[in-house]
Amino acid sequence: MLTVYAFSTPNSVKIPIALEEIGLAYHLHRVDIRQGEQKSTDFLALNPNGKVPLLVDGDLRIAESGAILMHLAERTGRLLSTEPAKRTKTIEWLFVQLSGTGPAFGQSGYWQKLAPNRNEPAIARYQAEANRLAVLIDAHLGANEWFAGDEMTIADIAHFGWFWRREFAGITFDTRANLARWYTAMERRPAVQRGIAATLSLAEATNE
Ligand SMILES: N[C@@H](CCC(=O)N[C@@H](CS)C(=O)NCC(=O)O)C(=O)O
Repeated sequence: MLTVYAFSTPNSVKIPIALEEIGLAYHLHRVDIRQGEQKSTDFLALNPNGKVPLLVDGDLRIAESGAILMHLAERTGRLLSTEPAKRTKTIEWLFVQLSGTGPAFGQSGYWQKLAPNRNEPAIARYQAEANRLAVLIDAHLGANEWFAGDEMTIADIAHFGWFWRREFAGITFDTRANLARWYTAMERRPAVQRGIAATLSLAEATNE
């Protein structure tokens, strides 16, 4: 049995979605980051980086949502093409999400909504970067059905997490029809709906 340590967050939701798409059974273990549980001694023993998500697969503990997505894809032969060009494009867009969209959206949301003091240069910097990436992605999805071409892959699942939480980052689909089209296609998938429902339940549930 796979165990996913997660909370109701944009990086966490990627993993239940991928597992539901693949059809692997898993147990979700709640780590309430509102209570600081990601920095508890027990959790740090599993992931010294103190962040969710974390996947435990037998003796293997894997942190970082991108590494987890790649592990699941390679373990099952799903959601990542073995055809070299498609595989490379998938990894390229996966890295855009991990190093670009994720940090920019997270910082944009933090400075707009959570920071104790209003810092206009920080807000402007991260909002501009989040918007720039949304424009880039909208154009990309105007020419491609999915991030890596004609198949839904782990690059789509990675991006879904933060577009699912786009309001926090101050991003809209108002003038971004291609992004809206892609998001709706993702959201309509039954496996994506099951992954979202499982993730949202973490905000209410308690561990048994
Ligand atoms: N690069 C990491 C980011 C993980 C991350 O920032 N997780 C957030 C929740 S989405 C978290 O654990 N925040 C609590 C903290 O940083 O203390 C990934 O993609 O998994």
